Amino acid sequence: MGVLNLTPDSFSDGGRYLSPAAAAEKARTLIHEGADILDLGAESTRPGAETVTEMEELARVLPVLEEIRKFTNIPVSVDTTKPEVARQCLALGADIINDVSGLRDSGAAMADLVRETGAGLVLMHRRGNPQTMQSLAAYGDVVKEVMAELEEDIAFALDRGISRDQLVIDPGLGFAKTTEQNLEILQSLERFQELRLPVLAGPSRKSFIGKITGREVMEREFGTAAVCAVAVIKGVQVLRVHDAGKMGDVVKIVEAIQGVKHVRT
Ligand code: HH2
Repeated sequence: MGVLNLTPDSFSDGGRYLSPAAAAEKARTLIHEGADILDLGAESTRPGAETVTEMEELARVLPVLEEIRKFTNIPVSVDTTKPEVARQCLALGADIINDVSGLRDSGAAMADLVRETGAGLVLMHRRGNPQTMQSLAAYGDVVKEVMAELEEDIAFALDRGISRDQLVIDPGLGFAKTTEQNLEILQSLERFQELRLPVLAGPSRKSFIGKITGREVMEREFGTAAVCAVAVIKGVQVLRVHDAGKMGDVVKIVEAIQGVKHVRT
């Protein structure tokens, strides 16, 4: 899943793809590099990010989606917690909603829309919102608690009539988690498969990688690659990344090693 941020303030690529033409060009690059899904985001979710109105979010995302649909049928996901933004994007050809609140911001409205349209839905774990989330990173057992909270989100989605095959789960690296907690989650990533849904992870360029390596945001490729390799080994099926081509190589190598049959003669 290649990230395409249409925001002025995203933590690593804010302001780069503000015009539909620049965004469409980036989409072409991500596809050429081998991305299987494009994730369009029109509201930054980084800690402290300011909220964006529905109108502003729609004004950022719709023209880009329209442009992208002129040249590709690639699955497009939209990173939004607003049902009206999701509704208009799905009507214009988006396929998946990537809800970083795990349906907690919008509740029934988003769930009902996903059920009615049959769209895919990423349920990501987060506590609070960009203003409050860093103060909510208090866990006894972070893996257990994140899994339990995701289970609640899954149960809510199923109760509203969404089917299991529409769902993907995501532990939400960096969302209401300290560096140590992100590492604990990565160490136990295989346990998320107990929830019997495909797992997505979004480590790309995140600050826990910067804290460990001492690297600035645009220098975190190798750190991101290391997390991607571990994630694939631990059963993650979708990686949300900015550098689709390079991380695609990481995945190919890990999968090639996993696929090699050891033959003794
Ligand atoms: N991370 C970000 C945004 N959306 N969605 C999912 N499912 N998983 C993630 O880990 C995830 C996400 C944050 O990264 P980015 O989009 O680069 O930054 P910003 O939120 O500042 O736009």
